[in-house]
Amino acid sequence: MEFQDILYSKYNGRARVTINRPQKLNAFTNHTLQEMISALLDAWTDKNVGVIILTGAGDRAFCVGGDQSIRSKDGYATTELEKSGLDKLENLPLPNNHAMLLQIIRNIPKPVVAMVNGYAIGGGHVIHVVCDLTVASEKAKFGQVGPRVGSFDAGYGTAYLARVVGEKKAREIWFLCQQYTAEEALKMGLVNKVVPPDKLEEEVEAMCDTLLAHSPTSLAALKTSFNADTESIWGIHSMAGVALNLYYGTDEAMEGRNAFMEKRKPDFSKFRK
Ligand code: S0N
Repeated sequence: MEFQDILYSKYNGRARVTINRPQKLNAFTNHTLQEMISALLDAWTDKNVGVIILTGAGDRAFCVGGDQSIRSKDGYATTELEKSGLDKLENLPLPNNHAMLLQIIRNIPKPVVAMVNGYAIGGGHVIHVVCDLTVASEKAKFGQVGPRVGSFDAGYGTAYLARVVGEKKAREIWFLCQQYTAEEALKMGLVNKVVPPDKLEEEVEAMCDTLLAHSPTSLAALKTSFNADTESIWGIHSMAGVALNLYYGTDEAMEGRNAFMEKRKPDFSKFRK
């Protein structure tokens, strides 16, 4: 399989998907999301794969969400990348491709481990939230920025996040748009383990060894049973996707996006109701 925005490899029972846009802090486009989906579907159907690792290239970011440089009132543009047969799906609005990715991470009956090396922000943060396990480098940073950049990712980003860290903390994460250190993330139950940056690979590999030594059917049944309890959140997520696509077309949402790109504070005051 040939990819442009991700690196994909399989070794010793693992499949590894690396978002490879370090120049954009691994922000994603529709094309990136579709490549991630293709790789995960390959891992799902490969009997030799028992565990999946998701990570970001470079040492600055895991993923910082949608690529703001291609966002307009029409939503996120389809990139100029050479089409690779995925073009029809790439024409979906970005939140739909992002939602599809989250659904696959949740439904693939194998553990998915997020290896967070730097920023996990916005839609990139939500990706790690839905992974089964997260191992973070000591210098990783976590947070949501939607209300600052004119966006939101409700459903898995909100209701499921609240299951993970509790209602108050989840509301704080979204409403205040602060960044949290890896240690803070560990304390609130947002990640499973924090290690020095040079031990991150080693720790994730050891975790994969443990997972691969366990019964795959038992793991699959456990994963799907955890999911069953939060399945209704998909309904909220898909409804919020419709609202988000409408919101992107507003002046209010564009003020957030434009302020970020112009490196200034947004002024949302005239949109208060
Ligand atoms: C990541 C942050 C915190 C890094 O801050 P820092 O270290 O101060 O660096 P910067 O100078 O700000 O950034 C370095 C360069 O990287 C570019 N850049 C950063 N983020 C993006 C991005 N998302 N898209 C494109 N470029 C990005 C900067 O512009 C800068 O470039 P240069 O060097 O050329 O000036 C900080 O950058 C930050 O807060 N970024 C904003 C991230 C963001 O807005 N993400 C989207 C957030 N969306 C949501 O929270 C909700 C919506 C959602 O989750 C969703 C749902 C479905 C589908 C998509 C999304 C989605 O994510 O939009």
